[in-house]
Amino acid sequence: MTERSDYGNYVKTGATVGEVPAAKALKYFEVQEREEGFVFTRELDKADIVYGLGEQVRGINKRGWKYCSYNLDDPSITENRESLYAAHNFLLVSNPKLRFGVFFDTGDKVSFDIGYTDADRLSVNVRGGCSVYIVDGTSAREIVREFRELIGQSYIPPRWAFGYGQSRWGYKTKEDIESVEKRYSEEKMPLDMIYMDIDYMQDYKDFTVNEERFPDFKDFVASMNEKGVRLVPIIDAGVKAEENYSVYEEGIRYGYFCRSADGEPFVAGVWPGDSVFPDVLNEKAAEWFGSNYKVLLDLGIEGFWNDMNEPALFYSKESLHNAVETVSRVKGKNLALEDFQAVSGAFGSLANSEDDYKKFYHNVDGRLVSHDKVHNLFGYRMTRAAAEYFKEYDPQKRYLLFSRSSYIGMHRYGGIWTGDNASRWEHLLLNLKMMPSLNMCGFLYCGADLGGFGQDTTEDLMLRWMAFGIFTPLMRNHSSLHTRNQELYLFKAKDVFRRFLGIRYSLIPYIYSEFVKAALNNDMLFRPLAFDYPDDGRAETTEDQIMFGESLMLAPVYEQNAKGRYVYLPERMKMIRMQSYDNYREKILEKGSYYIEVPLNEIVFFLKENCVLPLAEPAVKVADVDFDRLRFVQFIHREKKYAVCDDNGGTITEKDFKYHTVFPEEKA
Ligand code: MIG
Repeated sequence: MTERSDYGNYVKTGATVGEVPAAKALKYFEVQEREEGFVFTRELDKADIVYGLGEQVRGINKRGWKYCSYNLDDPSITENRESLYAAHNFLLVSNPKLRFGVFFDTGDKVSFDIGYTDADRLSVNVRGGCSVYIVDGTSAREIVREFRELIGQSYIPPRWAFGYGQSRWGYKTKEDIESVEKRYSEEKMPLDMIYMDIDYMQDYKDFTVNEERFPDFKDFVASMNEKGVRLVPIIDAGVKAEENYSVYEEGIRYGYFCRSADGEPFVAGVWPGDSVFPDVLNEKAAEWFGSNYKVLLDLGIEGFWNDMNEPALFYSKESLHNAVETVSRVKGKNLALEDFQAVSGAFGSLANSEDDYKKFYHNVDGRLVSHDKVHNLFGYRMTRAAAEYFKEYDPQKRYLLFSRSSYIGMHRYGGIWTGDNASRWEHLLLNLKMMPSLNMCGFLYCGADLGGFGQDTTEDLMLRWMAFGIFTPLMRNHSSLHTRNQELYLFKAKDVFRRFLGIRYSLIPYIYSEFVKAALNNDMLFRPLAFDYPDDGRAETTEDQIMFGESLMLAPVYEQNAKGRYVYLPERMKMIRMQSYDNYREKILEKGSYYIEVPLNEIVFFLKENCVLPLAEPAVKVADVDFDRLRFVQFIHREKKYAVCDDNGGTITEKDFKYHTVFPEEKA
């Protein structure tokens, strides 16, 4: 059961599908109207766990901190932060006596104080107006299903998107990319895509290709495709403001860029220098922006990642001018400490300033709306614009598409990567904790930059991260300019990496089938343990293990130099200790807590009782994974049916599932 209550005025977000009639009164919360907006408060029971918020810092249980939905590009992801790149305003409050979900729907800023100011109080501050949806249900999983039904079916990427992808900010030429492909193939390491970062563009101009560094791009795309590798280019939100650049000129001609108060296009600095921003909240402008992807689609491209779409602003013309003024005022002067601070602050505070977000406007159905009121929708609408164009371009085909910034609703159009993490052990753990929270909010096709984006990775971190990353739907190794290279063939342990990748490809029938089932049934692929074992107090507080699909529990190692880790088994399970597709050991363990040794060259996971796990024979391309020839790892006592999704692309129906019957092995 879902109920809706409306507060004040706000711009419709497009988060939900279908209609929920408005209820008379809001359940579970006290509401106060303030000048700025509305505050929703509720006492928290000592037993309450508060799940949700999708892409956010800290734990699976969000209690004990304050969070803010105001999409932000800030590459220092630490637990004292309040905003990341996304606004996923869904909470699930849960104790054994009462469980409900709540969704605060607005593109404006929302702050969540979840037992921070007062340990026993939840308070949600909404700037402007919103709709509040209350979702009731008997179990956490059912509440999520209800909520997901409200927001509509999750995006399903093409099957090849479940392969492994190599990325790095710093591949500058065709040769750079060719050599990555060559090394992977020489090493017989699986690889399905290579990502292209901003250097493929001409002067960072969207929908252009630098012809010197990437001559005959169409042929290049085709030759990579022949080798079984797809090129996946980045698209940035900011469009270079430059005469004779057709995207800029067209957008100006039609009036499709966001405007300042004076009616002129709003200009801010991003990668290409002075840039303008497509008004993706305007239907026509969004349609036009999406149609620009055609340039690359015509060249054979089948996947994209949308970046910088919070949107990130390095500076606005005006703020830069002011900063320069501040500095020039002290020129030649003896700087007192305050002056010095003013000068260094003048530049330090330029990026992504809220003042700038108030200085430009969208044209929403003929009404001018200040950007800060719909800030959280920008990445969503940019990505939706692309997806809707793809549908027009080829209605039969599924494209790969994911975005850095997002809002609930975008999950119907694309996936997300979780932004600029770093090569730090804590970010491996954060990757694990985010997955179920993202799934609650509809985002199934997700992943983090494996190995870490910023800073220098280490071989052991890469190994441990891969040991988890082989389970995430989006499996991409990405790193930043000026950090240690982390292509897997560079490491001494490359044989181990090859086997890990091999295990990923063997798991693809399972990962893909479970993914599609989760999408079609509004279910979660990754779940907190408590969702599967609601009466188990220990499971409730276990946050470094998660359930994965119908059959598995994951408990990766996330500490350096650890030889293993403690694992809690909420019921009897079969431990699988795997080095490769045909080299693994099984052991049945009773419910309880164990110290499990995990050498760096092994992947350890757990199979639930009465479950099976299909494994395909090793392959180095997703297209070569044979979904018919499956071997089943099993922990069953009577025969069990397992449904494998084996479709031909396009829309998936019940007919695309093949049922395999697995019989219990004879006991020796
Ligand atoms: O300001 O395109 O999160 O993945 O490599 C940095 C360069 C812009 C941020 C993305 C990152 C990407 C980088 N981008």
